[in-house]
Amino acid sequence: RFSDGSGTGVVVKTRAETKKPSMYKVLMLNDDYTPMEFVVHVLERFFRKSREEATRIMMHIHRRGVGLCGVYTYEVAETKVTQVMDFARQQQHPLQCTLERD
Ligand code: NFA
Repeated sequence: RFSDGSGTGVVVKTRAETKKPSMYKVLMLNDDYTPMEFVVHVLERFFRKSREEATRIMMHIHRRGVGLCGVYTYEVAETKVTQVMDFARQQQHPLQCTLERD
């Protein structure tokens, strides 16, 4: 629109048209076989958690059955789920990770 007041017909945007992306939770599920140390390693490596935070999250999952690893845009969340599932399968652990709309 002609919002610069010049009358020259120069089109000036008065605000950026932005939309916040939907966010997705990456959840990890407990199982009876995956070693605790492996879960801590996964949380450090793929979710950039400190050893202390990774241990807290792992123990939460162990006791409660499911826990939050992080909240990301869809593409990042989906990539993390795939990376974790591939890594766990390579090591022959049944660890499961899922994505849920926040
Ligand atoms: N429950 C697993 C065990 O006792 C540990 C675990 C924690 C697995 C969190 C998966 C997720 N070895």
